[in-house]
Amino acid sequence: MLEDNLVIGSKQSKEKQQQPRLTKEELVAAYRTMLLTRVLDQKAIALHNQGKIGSYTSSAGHEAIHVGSVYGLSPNDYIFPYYRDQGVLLARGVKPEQILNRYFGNASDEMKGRDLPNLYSFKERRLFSNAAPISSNLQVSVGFAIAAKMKRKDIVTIAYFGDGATSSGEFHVALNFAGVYKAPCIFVCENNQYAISVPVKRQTASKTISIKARAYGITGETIDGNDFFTVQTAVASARERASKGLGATLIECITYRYSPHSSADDWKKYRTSDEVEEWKKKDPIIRFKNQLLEMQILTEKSEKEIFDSVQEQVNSAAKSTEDIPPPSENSLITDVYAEVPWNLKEEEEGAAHYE
Ligand SMILES: Cc1ncc(C[n+]2csc(CCOP(=O)(O)OP(=O)(O)O)c2C)c(N)n1
Ligand SMILES: [Mg+2]
Repeated sequence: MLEDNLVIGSKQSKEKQQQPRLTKEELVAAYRTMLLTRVLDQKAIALHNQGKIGSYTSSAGHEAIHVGSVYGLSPNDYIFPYYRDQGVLLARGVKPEQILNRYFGNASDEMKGRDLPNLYSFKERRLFSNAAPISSNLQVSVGFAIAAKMKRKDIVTIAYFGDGATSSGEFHVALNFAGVYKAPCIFVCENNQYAISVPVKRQTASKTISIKARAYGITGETIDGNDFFTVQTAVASARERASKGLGATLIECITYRYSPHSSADDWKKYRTSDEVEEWKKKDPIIRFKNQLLEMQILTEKSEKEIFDSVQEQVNSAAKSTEDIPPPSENSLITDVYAEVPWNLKEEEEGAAHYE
């Protein structure tokens, strides 16, 4: 039965329930990071609306997938994110300032203002750089995982992508390679119901995205992507299987994007406000907050303190990055070769002449 590999919401398998639990401190930190992701996202949307940053792809609604998945990994693992994964970066320890420098494309931006604002690269955090073509990160993550396996390192890779990305050839090539080579990797599909304006039912005739794993001989499951615990345990189990040499897993996380696809999209043309409001009732942050209140890990008072400190952190990060000047003009030539060749030096001198 194809349904065998579907795990929705609370129908977690025994194997998953036996995953080691996170400490109280880790859970509070995870909650804080989910809030930080949302508040930073709201700040980025405001900065875009003020004309201060370029095009922007919001992560609102995806926070449980982002933070829950990173809490299922080991710090050694390598992450291959896509453009909507701000919470993944924050959960891996990237500072809001570093992300804002990226958006402003200023002199402190590690990519010096090159590339789209939502394409990131934080090597020291084991976060691989991503490119604009959707699903182009998948094969790279598989190759990296195979290399790590050949070197006998306990490293698992995790690659993130949307539902739309699963229609690309790269997705199928990556899953096939992962299956054949039993690559220690995890594929996380953030199924937010749309690829820009295309609903998921127009994307695939399959009952789910995760059943595609079966064709490639890897494990696949569909989970509730708005539940932190479900995501964390699914990723931790997949990591354990990968690390034991049992191969790759495709985890389809069901969620919803609240915002337009990007700041250049008008979602009212292809979905209704009622639909958006229905999904907001299943908000991953509110759900996690209520779970932590029930577990007596948070109180209303401590939650308010966390919320205030997150607001303060984001405002101060925006303040400290907003006025950083753009990268110097000569960074256009100094970054290309180890030693600047004569023809580029000539170009630089020529440009200086016109200043
Ligand atoms: C190979 C390729 N084709 C088309 C595009 C244009 N494009 C950018 S984002 C996007 C939709 C992706 O949707 P999905 O994979 O569901 O991710 P989401 O944006 O919903 O998170 C498309 C078609 C692209 N970047 N790369
Ligand atoms: Mg999508």
